Amino acid sequence: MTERTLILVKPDGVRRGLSGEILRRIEAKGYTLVAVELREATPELLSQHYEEHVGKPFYEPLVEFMMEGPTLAIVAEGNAVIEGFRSLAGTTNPTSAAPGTIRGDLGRDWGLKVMQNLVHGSDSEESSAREIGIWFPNL
Ligand code: DAT
Ligand code: MG
Repeated sequence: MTERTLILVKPDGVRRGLSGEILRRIEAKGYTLVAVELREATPELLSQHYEEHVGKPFYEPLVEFMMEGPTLAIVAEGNAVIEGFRSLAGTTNPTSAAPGTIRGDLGRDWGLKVMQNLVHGSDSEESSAREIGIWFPNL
């Protein structure tokens, strides 16, 4: 079951110089990079990407945060990569994410309106197809 997933190094990760470390972990796990591109997110793109969160209390802070600077958009490929990258990333709250994970090793809650947790990873085959279509319509 070779599959693809959409990974984002969010603006906090790019700003903190962690893009290389995050790419290293993806490659070290054995996944293949299919696309890597530094992008500036727009409100339109983010409302599509975060469709399920529109209207939630953290949605506006989330959009503002995602427009603070460039995002590194990545498509990675491999057997069960969707589950595998979610496991590498760790749980949503970076303060309690397990050590050994990207969020657990490199992130924490900074006490802001939205959690800055360094990375996004698609959570299902349906999400990955939808999200890759949004960020990389030519793939
Ligand atoms: P994940 O990125 O682990 O899939 P999600 O899709 O539920 O998490 O939420 C998207 C992002 O929004 C998440 O990475 C951080 C932020 N977020 C989620 N829930 C939050 C909350 N209760 N308070 C603040 N920020 C939150
Ligand atoms: Mg999610």
